[in-house]
Amino acid sequence: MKTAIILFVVISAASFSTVLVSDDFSDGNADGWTEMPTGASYTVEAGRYCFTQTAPDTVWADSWISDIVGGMSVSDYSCRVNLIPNEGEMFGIVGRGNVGTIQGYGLFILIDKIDNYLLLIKIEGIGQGQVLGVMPGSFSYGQEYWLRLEMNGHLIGGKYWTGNAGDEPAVWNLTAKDDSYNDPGIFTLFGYDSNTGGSASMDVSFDDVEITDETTLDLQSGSWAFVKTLF
Ligand SMILES: [Ca+2]
Ligand SMILES: [Ca+2]
Repeated sequence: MKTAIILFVVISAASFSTVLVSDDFSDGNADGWTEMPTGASYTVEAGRYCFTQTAPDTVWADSWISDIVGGMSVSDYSCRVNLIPNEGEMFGIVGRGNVGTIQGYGLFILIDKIDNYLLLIKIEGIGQGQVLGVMPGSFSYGQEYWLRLEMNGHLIGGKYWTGNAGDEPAVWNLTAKDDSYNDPGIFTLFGYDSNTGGSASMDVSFDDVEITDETTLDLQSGSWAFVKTLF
């Protein structure tokens, strides 16, 4: 009997992850989120969290959350979100974020007139950062995408997919090693557009945010991504 109980405890520890944050906005509000007063409009419409703004110059929106007051309870966590970019240049999510110093790890979809990319960025201030990983993508407005950003120790990973949440591929699109930010920080939803032709306009919506303490990035996937870049 004692053996059975111990075995159960071991299996439990190995099998279950804890959901730290989850929001599908089906209750019609964004309670729990802190919206940066950038001039953008933040609304919940039809169960999605929408950021919109049009102005003569650069526009951006940023709303953050954490599972406990002041930041996430753990440093290693995995963030999944659904998003639809409708207008603008850059859309995505940030983990281990710090709103005071404007730092963190960001996974963004970049849509501009010529090229589209998935970007993994170490944010080092307003408009400043280092690209940790980049890959071309075929992103378009009005299309639904899923993003996952994960931080596990010094391993940072990002991926995207279309379809349903359950269609998530096992493979990571972008992985990097970085030791800069180790604090748990906060999780952020982000949208941005720059001034092109005298106007900037951003329109993006988010849904099905889920942050868990279950991480699948390991040294092997990081090494493998590195090895693949050699060929
Ligand atoms: Ca809500
Ligand atoms: Ca929803």
